[in-house]
Amino acid sequence: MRTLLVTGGAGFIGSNFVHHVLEHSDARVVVLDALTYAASREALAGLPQGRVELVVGDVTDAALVDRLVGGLSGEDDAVVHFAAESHNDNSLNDPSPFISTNITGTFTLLEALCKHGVRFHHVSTDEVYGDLALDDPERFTETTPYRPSSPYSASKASADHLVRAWVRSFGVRATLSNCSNNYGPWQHVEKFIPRQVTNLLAGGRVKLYGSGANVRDWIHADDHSSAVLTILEKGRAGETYLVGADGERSNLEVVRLVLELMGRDPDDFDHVADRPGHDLRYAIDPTKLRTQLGWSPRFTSFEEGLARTIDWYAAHEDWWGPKKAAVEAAYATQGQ
Ligand code: NAD
Ligand code: TDX
Repeated sequence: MRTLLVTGGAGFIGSNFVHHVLEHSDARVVVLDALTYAASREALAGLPQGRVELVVGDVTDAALVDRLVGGLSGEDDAVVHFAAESHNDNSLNDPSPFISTNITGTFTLLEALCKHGVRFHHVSTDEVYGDLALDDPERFTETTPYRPSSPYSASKASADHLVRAWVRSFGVRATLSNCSNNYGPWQHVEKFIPRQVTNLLAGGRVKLYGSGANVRDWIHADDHSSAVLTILEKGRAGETYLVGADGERSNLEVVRLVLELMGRDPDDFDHVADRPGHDLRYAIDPTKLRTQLGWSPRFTSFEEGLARTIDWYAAHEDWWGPKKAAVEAAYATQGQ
């Protein structure tokens, strides 16, 4: 049985990927996760013990990473790297953990991968490409130049560059993926969709940054997971694949849809202070992944996926409830 070392496997997307791997392959999974504020042990609860092991540790801990990667087989096993500081607003307030985890963490993994000759998949974001004009006819492709805007996206861009340098200079067998905005269960309440849904569930109000004209390209986390597993199984070393599900919506449209799906007046929300340096539009052209590797998303209706996500949050207040007050207090200090 092959083993996948999944960094950040207790986070929103990483934990979704662990479930996906257990369901769709016979691999064993070792999760390396520092269990930061963004992690959820609960998201890994109930998984078969013989197939999943959680190692609590930091991806910048070179001795630990060397031991874990050194225990893998260069033939069959792989490292899938989700671990990151992932929230733009946090990176504006304190960039330092973003530099450490996202850049030094990736460097630490690459050194161990190089030494032990293990296959790697690096999970990145469409934000490395900066933003598009609302009327730009072209979407992001694998050849779009890097132009990151925030400390978060700059740290992810740095990590991507490191991976490509280790591929070219040291022959590391790595693939990369850059995905658009994910939604689904277990996403932290600091992020856009869970924040609005839980605001309403908790009796609060929806908070839209600025005018809400900013566009994001939404994909369900299950579809991101299936894309990463597809790339791991069929992708060519050294290649980058963009992951997206043709889900462009303005933030204003999303807010109105959330309100409508929750039985509220779609115009009953607050405009709050905008994010400094706020990227205007992200949009992914996923043609390469679809045509070369035969991947396609399962959630083709954002409305249906969103409705299911709202139901999930309504049923999991025991998980998000204790996190909510601190997140809202921090946003309040920023006028958001
Ligand atoms: P998340 O914040 O929900 O989870 C991150 C996980 O990494 C947490 O479990 C956390 O404990 C762990 N972690 C953080 N620092 C660590 C460290 N130093 N050592 C070990 N573990 C550490 O993030 P997410 O939204 O699930 O994103 C996962 C990955 O996907 C990230 O690399 C992110 O850049 C990328 N991505 C996210 C999105 C999105 O919409 N959320 C879109 C595209 C790409
Ligand atoms: O309360 C809010 N109101 C609001 O209007 C929040 C929290 C956000 N927003 C806006 C900002 C963005 O335009 O909603 C949009 C989405 O915001 P986030 O959920 O913070 O996501 P974003 O900044 O787009 O980044 C996300 O997608 C790419 C993930 O957090 C990243 O990890 C991923 O790389």
